[in-house]
Formats: sequence, C-alpha cells, structure tokens
Amino acid sequence: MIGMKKWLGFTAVMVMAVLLCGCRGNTREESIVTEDNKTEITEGITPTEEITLTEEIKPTDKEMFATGITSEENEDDAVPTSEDVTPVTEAVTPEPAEELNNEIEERCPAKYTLTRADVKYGEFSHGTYFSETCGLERGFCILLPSDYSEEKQYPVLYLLHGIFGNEYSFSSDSGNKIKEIIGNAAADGMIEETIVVCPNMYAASDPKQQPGFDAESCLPYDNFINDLVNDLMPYIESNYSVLKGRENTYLAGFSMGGRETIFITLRRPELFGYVCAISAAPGIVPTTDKFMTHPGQMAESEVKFADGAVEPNVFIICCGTKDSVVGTYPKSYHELLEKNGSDHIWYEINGADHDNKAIQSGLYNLIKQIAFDKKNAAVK
Ligand code: FER
Repeated sequence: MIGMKKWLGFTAVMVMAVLLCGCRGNTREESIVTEDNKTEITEGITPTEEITLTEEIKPTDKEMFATGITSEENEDDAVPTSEDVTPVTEAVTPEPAEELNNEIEERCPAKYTLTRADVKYGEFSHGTYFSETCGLERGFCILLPSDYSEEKQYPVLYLLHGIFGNEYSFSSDSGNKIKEIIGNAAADGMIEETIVVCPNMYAASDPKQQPGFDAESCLPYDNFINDLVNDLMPYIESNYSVLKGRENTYLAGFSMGGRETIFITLRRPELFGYVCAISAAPGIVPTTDKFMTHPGQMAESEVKFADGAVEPNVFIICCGTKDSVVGTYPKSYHELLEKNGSDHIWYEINGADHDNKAIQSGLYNLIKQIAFDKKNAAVK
C-alpha cells in the first residue's frame, strides 16, 4: 500500500502542478485536494507558463522527486518479499569473464537486486566536510564495502539525488537496492568492491535557502560542480582509502542529479571515466516544462565535449518510457549530444516511470559497462 499511497500523492502533486499554473495571484481555494487525495477542479483557472511550487509540496511528495516514485508496478521494490530474503546462493553463479558482453539490459536482473545469504553487504554511514564553495560544513552518506580496509583501495561512485533530496535520499530508500546491486556485482567478481558517496547536491551558501521550481532556487544545484570538484572529492580522497583518477572515479545521478551529472561530465570530462545520467531533469538548455521556465545552464550548441577533451570511457543516458516527471527530456539530451557529435550510450527502460526500476537499470548497466570496459582493457 505504501506504493499506492505514494502514487496517489504524486498524482495529486502533478495535478496540483498543472492547476497551479493558473494560480499566481490566485489562491489554492481554486483547487482542493480532498482527504482521499483526489484533486477537485474548480472553474476559472487558466494556465500560465511558470509556477513556484515550493510551499505546495509536502515532505512526502518531496521524497518522490528526490529518489523516485514508488508506483504500483514497483511495489515489489518497497515491500521486501520472501523471495528477497531467501538465500539464492545456488541460483546465482558468477558470470564467467568470457561471457560478459556490453549489451544494455533494460531491466536490472533479479540476481543483482536480491539479498543473497552468502554476500555481506556494505552499510551507509554519514560524514561531514567543510565546503569552501559554500562556506559551510556539509554532509554526505557513504557506502563502504563490508570488509572495507585501509590496506586496500577502492574505486568511488558519486551518486546524485533528485530535486528536494539530500545526502540521505538514497540510503533511506531500501527500494532502490543500491547496496544489493553494488554488493552482488562485487561478489560476482564483475566489478571491484566499490565505495558509493551520496552527497547533498544543494550547494547553497545560505543554509536557509530552499530548493523549488524556480530559477533562483535551482542555482545551488548548478553550483554543486564546484563543491564536488573542489571540496567533496578532495575530502573523500584524503580521508578514505580510494583509488584516484578517472578510471576509478564514477558519476551517476537521478533526475535533478541526472541533469547535474550531464552538466558536470560535459564541463569536467577528465575527472570521470564512467558516467550514467538516469531520467535527467530539464534545464540544461533553456526550456519551459510543466513546472517552470528554465534559463538553461548552456546553449544547445554547447551540449557536447569540448574539442580535444578527454571523454568518459562510458557515458550512459537513460530513462523510462513512462516517465511522468521528466518525459522526453532525457531523449532530447541524447539527440543534442548526437547532433553535436558527442559519444554516449542512449537507451530506454520499457515501462519504467520516474522510479526505482529506472534507477536500478541505470546503476546496473553502468556497472556492466565498467566491468566490460575494464576486462577488455586488461586483455589488450
Ligand atoms: C523540472 C522537472 C523535474 C525540474 C526538476 C525536475 C528544476 C526534477 C525532478 C526530480 O529530481 O525528481 O522542471 O526543474
């Protein structure tokens, strides 16, 4: 039922968003969200282009943007089934290296999302660092392998949350199966044991500033590139036992985090060898969607790698075919990159919404491409 409630709540937010298009100067009295979460439409609302939803979105709705909708189709993600906790050791055999291919699989196979009896998964913990960019102490969550040791060194994946999220967005949603996918892929020998860092992507200098659907409230997200590169990455690299360099530094993000993933990758491609932008939000280039008018972070002609730039070994852009929040914006980024001659992999996840199915798919395919690329490099 959690999923159903979230879905209804989200539908109400979406309907509100459309209704509120006409509410600048008007009040919410013109649309009423009833107790059973249905929105009643009253007369006299004419849509305008821009809206500010900051005060209209409830904390529970904000979670949906931050880490994805839990739709009915994805209830299996939210509620662990007996299958999830049943030891599946016999059914799960490591992928022989020679069988590893680089084909995209739309859905993350169940053997990577399952909790296996014979695998020890890492745990998330919380840390802080001083951000010169923001002039503030800021938080991050970090997933360390269960047997993390200073004697070893690990690659790092920086994983960016959606709008209204924070460093806890991914670790507090067990439905995304991040721990399981990373742990199972490492247990199978597909990838090395890997650290996952989940930052707070809202890099504001004023701790009172809040995210919202207006240009000014989004600026701290666009400032995150500075915090990441100048503050967080150096902190992680000097306080944890990590492998440095682009071959060992991965970047992925969901929705608003997907948008910043693309932006950061285009601006600093020398830093990240493996990248995946999942269900990327609008706003890299100027546009108006159902939430707001975006001034754009760059012109359409700039959506490319600079001439002569080192490019990521893998740069994936993906999105569900039923994404009810960002629609076809991810596809438009793919089309722009293609038009501007910049290499990337584009694929769609059939039937997925703005949800954990998309997140799992993007994460799994990123891992698979890393595995294939690194194994190929090793035999060259
Ligand atoms: C927008 C549509 C979607 C937008 C952000 C999002 C800032 C992000 C959604 C999410 O992170 O889930 O117009 O503008």
